[in-house]
Amino acid sequence: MSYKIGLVGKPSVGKSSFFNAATMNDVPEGAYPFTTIDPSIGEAYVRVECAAPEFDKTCSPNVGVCRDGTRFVPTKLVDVAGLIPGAHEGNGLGNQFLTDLNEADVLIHIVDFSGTTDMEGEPTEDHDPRDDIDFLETELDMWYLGILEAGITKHETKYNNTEAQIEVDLAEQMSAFKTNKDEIKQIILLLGLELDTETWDDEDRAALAREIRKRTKPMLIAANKMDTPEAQANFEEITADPDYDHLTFVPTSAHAERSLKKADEAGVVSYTAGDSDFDIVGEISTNQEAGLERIRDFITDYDGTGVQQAIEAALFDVIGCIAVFPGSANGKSDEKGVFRDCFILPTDSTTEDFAYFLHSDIGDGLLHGIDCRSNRQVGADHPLEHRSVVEIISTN
Ligand SMILES: Nc1nc2c(ncn2[C@@H]2O[C@H](COP(=O)(O)OP(=O)(O)OP(=O)(O)O)[C@@H](O)[C@H]2O)c(=O)[nH]1
Ligand SMILES: [Mg+2]
Repeated sequence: MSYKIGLVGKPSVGKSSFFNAATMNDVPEGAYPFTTIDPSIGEAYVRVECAAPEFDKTCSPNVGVCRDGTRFVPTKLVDVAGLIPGAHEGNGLGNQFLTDLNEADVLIHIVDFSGTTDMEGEPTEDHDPRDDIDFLETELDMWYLGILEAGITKHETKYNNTEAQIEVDLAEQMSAFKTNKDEIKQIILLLGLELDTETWDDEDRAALAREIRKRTKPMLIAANKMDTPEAQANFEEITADPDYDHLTFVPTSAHAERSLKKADEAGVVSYTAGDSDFDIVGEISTNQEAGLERIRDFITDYDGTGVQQAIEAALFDVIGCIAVFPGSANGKSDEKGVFRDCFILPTDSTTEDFAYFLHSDIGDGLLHGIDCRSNRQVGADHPLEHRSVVEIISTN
């Protein structure tokens, strides 16, 4: 199981450019709307400080790589078509393609902070990125509402429906969003609604759809095209606007990330994703050098290109995941090597959750865990921390 991060936004904001920069794929990018129609799934990485050096070991990762003590742990990224206002009524490509995002655990809303694309993704000037931030949430809510309404109708037309079935019927309808009846019931009650759909007016239904969307599609904003002065000015203004305090913004330049990774592959620079600087190590022309120095100015000011940072913020800050290393308390290594795995687990995972994550048999036979740093036994309900190193002792 790996986490899925969905990239959303109106056309021409740089979703595919961000996707390509993060995954080093080559899906089409273009300065015209709806360059992307079919979704792409690719592998991106999150950085985790490797635990092996603390144990005087050299790791041999099963998946991903370890570069200078930093593990790059794979996670999935999904690039979809652009969404425009009124998509829920069929505008643009409509919102049918959003089903490609059903399984996304978290969304990165890519916003063109340079203000050079209008609501439809066509070239313009001085567009306020705040309009994009506002409209996208509405469109997602309308998408959820459409699905919720269908569930309400099904429930109401069902022979012999009972109160107890409301959350069951609605959860079934919305199961693709990874919600369940307990969560649905909790949200209904939290909104102060009765467990009777006949008593809900349009506002109640909209509020319910919105709350389910917020819980199942938490979101952060990538302020993209930050390599332009217009975007930098907008970023200063919007991050100081109290109306947008509740959002998490990460300044990004998909272009800068892509250029640096390509230059690194070509042996021109030495750059590791997420770094806030690079070294020029190859022969380059004066033009190339000027281009790279412009990127340097930008990434030293903003602490990196932001692409790596946005992916990590989505997983670790917005949904609170933790990375866990399966360890060996007595330091014995098997012939395949040590510290082969590093798993990304949900927030608040315990020893028992980790055992079940490894295998249901291991979970069933769990005796206890061992915290490999302290060599102390930990119980089934012991909460794990980010970068825990744990050995699971199980009868199976
Ligand atoms: N300056 C600058 N331009 C960018 C950046 N990222 C993307 N662009 C440009 O923005 C335009 C749109 O990029 P795409 O990646 O195709 O945008 P998209 O959001 O995938 O668009 P659709 O697939 O049509 O929804 C292209 O001309 C890109 O070169 C960036 O970080 N900086
Ligand atoms: Mg695209």
